[in-house]
Amino acid sequence: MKNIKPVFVTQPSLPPLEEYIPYLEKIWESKVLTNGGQFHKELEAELSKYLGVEYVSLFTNGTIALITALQALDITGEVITTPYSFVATSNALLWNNFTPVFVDVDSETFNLDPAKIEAAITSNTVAIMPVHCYGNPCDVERIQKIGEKYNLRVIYDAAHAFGVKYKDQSLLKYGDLSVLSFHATKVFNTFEGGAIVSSNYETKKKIDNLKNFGFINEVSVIAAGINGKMSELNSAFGLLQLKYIQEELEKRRLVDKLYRNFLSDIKGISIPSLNINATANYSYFPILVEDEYPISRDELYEKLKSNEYYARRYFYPLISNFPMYTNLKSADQLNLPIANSVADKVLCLPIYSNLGHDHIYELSELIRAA
Ligand code: T4K
Repeated sequence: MKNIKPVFVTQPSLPPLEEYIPYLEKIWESKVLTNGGQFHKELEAELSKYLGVEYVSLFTNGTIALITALQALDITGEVITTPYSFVATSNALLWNNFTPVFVDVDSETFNLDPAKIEAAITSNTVAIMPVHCYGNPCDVERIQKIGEKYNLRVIYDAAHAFGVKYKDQSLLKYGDLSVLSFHATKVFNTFEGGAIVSSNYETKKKIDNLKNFGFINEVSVIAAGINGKMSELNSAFGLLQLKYIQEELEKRRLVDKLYRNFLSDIKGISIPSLNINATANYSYFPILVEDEYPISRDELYEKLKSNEYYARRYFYPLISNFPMYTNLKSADQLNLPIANSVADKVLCLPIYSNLGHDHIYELSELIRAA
């Protein structure tokens, strides 16, 4: 492990370059670069197997996958969602002309609070779009019950939740659809990429048509589809990445464990616990800088930065506080006290498989010595 600085919040894992070359040679030979080629087919099959889900539709990135997943529902109206996420979550709703309705999060999981979801349902509500924030499972059982009770569709933004199992099953099995991101900053990356996980063949077909301009065959277009196809370069890279995913997760687990050991007794720093019913993927390492800590969250952020540790304030500002969302009634800070409070305290520390243990120690000592 190399102790090189600066240290960013994440660093993509890359397989040995020479192992990618044979894939490139095949692409050069076949001249099939995109449009559902052999590597695309193989990656969809391998991912369904690895993740333990029925169907995977690959996409060019997670945002286009989210937009397409919402489009596949053929509904309009209000969608209940979380303000505590990356802005792509709500932007995908606006791209489909849905009205986002922000609901507050739970103080332990930072995910949508089911009781508050139920209170926010109106006759215009058509769906719920929760996020498994940091890969931590939402309260999927209660959300499922709410969805059934009010006849709402449930689409999970599972951008952070690659490979997470809940009660021994893939977390991605919950809801009507789950959407993954394979961006460079994610646990499993294909440079850029994403996927929609669905549970029946008809839905997968519909999604696959939508990501291919809406074509159902060579001569017929049935929807205003988009170009969301993953290329053969990215698909081949994904196949190679999958070979290393267990190693990746194991190294991340160790980083998480070391942080917990070093930071757990620091007054004013709290570390959210992992869900005991789930297997984590250690995609992020959030801490909360509480009032008892000697300096503010932003002062700590700057202090780490001046020591070349680039922690990030994911997710500050809240989506609901971005100027383009503040006009929504549900964006009112009084409606979202917990999300606002967590966004003001959170700091995501660097976590990635090759993060040097000396760095973890030094960074922890900087936090201790505030
Ligand atoms: N839903 C949720 C809940 C999401 O979190 C995201 C994406 C999406 C949907 C949408 O999925 P995609 O359309 O992106 O597939 C990053 C990512 O760009 C974004 O994918 C991610 N969430 C978000 C949480 O974080 P930034 O602006 O913070 O990234 P950036 O470029 O500052 O990268 C962070 C650090 O990572 C850099 O300081 C250095 C390192 N890095 C980054 C890149 C891109 C590298 O070492 N190599 C790289 O290639 O948004």
